[in-house]
This record gives sequence, C-alpha cells and structure tokens, in this order.
Amino acid sequence: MDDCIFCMIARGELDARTVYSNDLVIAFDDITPQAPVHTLIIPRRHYADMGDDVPDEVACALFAAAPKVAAIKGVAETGYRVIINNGRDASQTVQHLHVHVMGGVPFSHGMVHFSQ
Ligand code: DGP
Repeated sequence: MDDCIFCMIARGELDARTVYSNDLVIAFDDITPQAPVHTLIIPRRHYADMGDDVPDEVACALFAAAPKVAAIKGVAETGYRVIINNGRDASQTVQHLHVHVMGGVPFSHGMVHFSQ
C-alpha cells in the first residue's frame, strides 16, 4: 500500500521510534501517546483490520510481540493494556491493523466509553 503511513514506517520510509521488530512485525512508539508507555505493533505486510484474512502466523506474531514490547518498555511487571481498535465503531483511524500496548500508569477498571 503506497500511501499507507504504517506501510511507510514498515518500509523505513517514515521515521518512527522502533521498539522491537522481527520478520513479521514491527513495534514503534505512538506519535500521540495516551499513556507513559504507548507503543504500536503492526504487521509488516498490509492488512486493513482483523477481518482482512490475517494469516495465523501474523496474528500469533502480533500477540507474541506484546509481552516483548512490555518488557522492553519496563511495564511487564506493573501491567499493561493491549487494545485493537477494529473498524469504524471502534474508532480505528489508521487502516493498517495495529495493536496498542499501553502502560506506565494505572488504568481504571472499565475500559468501554461510547459516544451517543
Ligand atoms: P487507532 O485509533 O487505533 O487507529 O490508532 C492509530 C494510532 O496511530 C494513533 O494512536 C496515532 C498513531 N499514529 C498515527 N499516525 C502515526 C505516525 O505517523 N507515526 C506514529 N508513530 N504513530 C502514528
């Protein structure tokens, strides 16, 4: 996807603060962090969202990268939240599948807020 910003980051064409990477995924800090630790994990290949025929090995790689990112960012012991905003009602703004890893602060127990 030529005009996808996360594809550009994956190709090294757009700067990002890389936290972790392997053959299948790359993790980098969110440009507008909403917590002291806010890192995104993306597949190197373009998938718009979770319904975009994501191969099992890519889904596993995204899942497996979260605790690695948490350890690198120093929040593995204190805990962290893992979020995927998937589709319109979830307010997904970048149409390249990504996993948010957020931590460094205690989050409230409830996590669902919705607009009328
Ligand atoms: P979402 O709402 O789940 O689609 O979140 C997209 C996130 O992507 C949002 O928290 C901001 C982040 N983001 C958007 N553009 C860039 C960028 O160019 N670089 C980085 N590092 N993050 C970005």
